[in-house]
Amino acid sequence: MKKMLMVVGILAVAFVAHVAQEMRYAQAATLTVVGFSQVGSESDWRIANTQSMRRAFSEANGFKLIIKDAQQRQDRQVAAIRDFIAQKVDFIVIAPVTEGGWDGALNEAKAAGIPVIIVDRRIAVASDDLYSNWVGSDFRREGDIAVEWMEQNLGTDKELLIVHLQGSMGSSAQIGRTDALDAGVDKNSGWKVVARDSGAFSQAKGKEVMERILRQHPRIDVLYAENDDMAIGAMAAMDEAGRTYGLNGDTVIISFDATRAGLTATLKGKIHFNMECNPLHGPRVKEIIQRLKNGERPEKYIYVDEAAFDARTFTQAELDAREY
Ligand code: GZL
Repeated sequence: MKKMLMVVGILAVAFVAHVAQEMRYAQAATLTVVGFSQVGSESDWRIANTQSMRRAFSEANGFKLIIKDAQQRQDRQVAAIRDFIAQKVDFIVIAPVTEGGWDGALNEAKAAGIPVIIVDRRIAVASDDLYSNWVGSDFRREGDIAVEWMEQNLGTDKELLIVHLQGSMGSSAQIGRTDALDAGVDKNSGWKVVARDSGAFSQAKGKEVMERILRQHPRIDVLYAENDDMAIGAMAAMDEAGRTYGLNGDTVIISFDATRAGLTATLKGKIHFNMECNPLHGPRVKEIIQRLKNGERPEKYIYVDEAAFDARTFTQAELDAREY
């Protein structure tokens, strides 16, 4: 009798395990598979962007998300796209490291019938039909707002010696923010860019570049850093060199992204002006994919909302209220 009960128990457990497995298979079969080619993890902005995508494309929301980190190399992004095609994902999302070089991989995705959505930076391709939608920022507008703040608060009729830390060269974030500063320098004859170099949007490289510039330039009126990570690296270099910055220092710091670290420095009066670059693309991309699945055609270009922050008015309460 005992043996009989044991056999029945074992069979019952096996049956339950089998049903659970079948349910998992059935659920997996209904998940929408999204392949996401991410630039890398070079900055706090990028990490917030990845987290936003992970939250949006969770299994609870009906998705299986495959993320591939390209470590800022386009060849690795192209390989990731080809891998997604081989895996027959339902959608491909790309955060492109640079603007050029996407036609081949996107033509292959098109031939495979897989819709492609671009997030964050822009791409330059022979035909915009190679991607269905784009979600991101207007980088030139970000730079224009920063330059307008400089004109209003630093003056247009005086000499300004400007150091310019650029982001990853060829990225639309770098192109837009650089073009805005160039336009400001062309417009205001007293403004001079005395040093310009790329810190690749990273804190380490920003510090390294600023260390060299500090040795060559005893006077720096403005540091125009194209993201917070480079601004924070540059501040570390200025601290080590005994140079002052911020509300009560010799150098005014202009930065972009408005990450938590960047806004903390703004709250402390170290970064004077910070232009937000919103990384929270996950919910917007999820909505686009859900509408595409419903046969709708969402607006092709969707710009995220972005604000500007001035150290003289920014508050702890505002910082506490922010999502990232
Ligand atoms: C901007 C984004 C940039 C951020 C940097 O949308 O592409 O890349 O400004 C990030 O912090 O590395």
